[in-house]
Amino acid sequence: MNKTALITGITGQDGSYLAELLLEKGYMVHGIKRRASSFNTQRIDHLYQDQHENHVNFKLHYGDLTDSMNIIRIIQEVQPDEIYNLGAMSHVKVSFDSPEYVANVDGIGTLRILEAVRILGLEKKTRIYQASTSELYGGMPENKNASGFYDENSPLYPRSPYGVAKIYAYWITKNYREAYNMFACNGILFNHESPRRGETFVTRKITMATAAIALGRQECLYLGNLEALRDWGHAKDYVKAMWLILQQEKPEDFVIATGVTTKVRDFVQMSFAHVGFNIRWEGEGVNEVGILESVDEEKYFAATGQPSNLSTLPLSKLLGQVLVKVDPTYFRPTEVDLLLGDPTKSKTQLGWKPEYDLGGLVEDMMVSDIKLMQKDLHLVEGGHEVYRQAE
Ligand code: NDP
Ligand code: GDR
Repeated sequence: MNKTALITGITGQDGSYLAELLLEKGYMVHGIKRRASSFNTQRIDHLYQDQHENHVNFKLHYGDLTDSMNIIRIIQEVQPDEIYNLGAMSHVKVSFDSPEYVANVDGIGTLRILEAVRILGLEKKTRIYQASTSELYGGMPENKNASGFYDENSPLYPRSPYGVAKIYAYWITKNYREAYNMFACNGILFNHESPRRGETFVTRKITMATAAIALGRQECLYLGNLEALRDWGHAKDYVKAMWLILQQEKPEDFVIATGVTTKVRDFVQMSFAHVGFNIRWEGEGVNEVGILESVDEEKYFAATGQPSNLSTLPLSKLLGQVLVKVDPTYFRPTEVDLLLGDPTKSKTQLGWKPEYDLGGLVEDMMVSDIKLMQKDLHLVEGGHEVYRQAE
């Protein structure tokens, strides 16, 4: 018998990759999507199946993590072998604007899943994966291990309403595991990105803007803290770890990370380098700017297919221009300065092996965003205004 999985947050970055992975493995995949006034299923539209066909193995249900009755009803109907609880308001900065909502969805939402499984008597059948996060560590320097990493035993000190809500979810998952012997696990995932990353997270904002600037669709990229350090991996690799965590004999928590940390400023540099742009940094703090110092014309042509002569548009307009500026609007009331995870346990115990390094991740995102921006340019030529800068 094939297994049945239920994914909350299936319309998000991770949900879409996880759904693909589970379908490949022969699962019947159910997902919970929110009702919205416009389409919110772009990331999973390619998986859609007409429910009137035979052998349907992908089904969506309307629902919301704030609605206990809805969660109980869906779990009762689906009788899942595995639940992946990925649904969340996942933007750290936005969580300062909507702290109560975030507590309800990201914190109590997890309790609703766990308690629904218990109410329905599915504790022995249903395994639960909780999307925990490196935000739990808060980047506190004194809490790193002797080698300078955060691992499964590092103390937790969240620095945002998002982190605080997720710490409740982390502990309630552990508690239900211990109290009711449930197979419930936390995957403590460090930042992971992809071409499907939400447009307002820093990596995607950077790759989209780089593509737009290189093609003459945007003048300047405005960012907040360029000094922040993040351990960035590829979402495709990280959903494989989620699955592996639920295939273990015993329920346990795992850190998933690359073990390499990089500054936001260096991610900017790498993205621009993909289109042959060399950025020079000037000034400090809020006055820091990134200026286009030189262009590798061959690289520019290879990446964009655009005329690569410095005397032709859009290159002629860009050389010597300020392409990156700091905007304090994007600073956070409390910041997580540095994240660096130790993946030893997941590599040895799960046998997890990521395929992408940071260079491969940047490449994948840039290739995809250049294509996206080129499509956008065609639409503009046809009289449609499409690209909107991410905030
Ligand atoms: P996304 O923001 O891309 O996706 C979040 C998903 O949650 C979307 O499907 C969204 O639906 C859904 N959602 C939001 N609010 C609710 C709600 N009230 N009820 C039901 N569903 C809701 O996040 P990611 O895919 O990047 O992350 C997946 C999970 O992993 C999240 O829990 C996140 O906090 C966590 N995480 C992510 C990391 C990362 O670097 N990406 C790192 C560590 C943890 P809609 O599409 O309608 O908005
Ligand atoms: P993060 O991701 O907060 O780590 O949470 P994000 O990409 O939003 O920020 C990373 C770092 O970049 C700095 N930064 C900016 N961030 C954004 N979004 N926009 C900017 O303009 C900007 N400029 C600088 C931020 O200050 C921060 O230091 C992500 C989410 O996916 C969470 O759900 C997840 O739990 C954690 O990763 C691990």
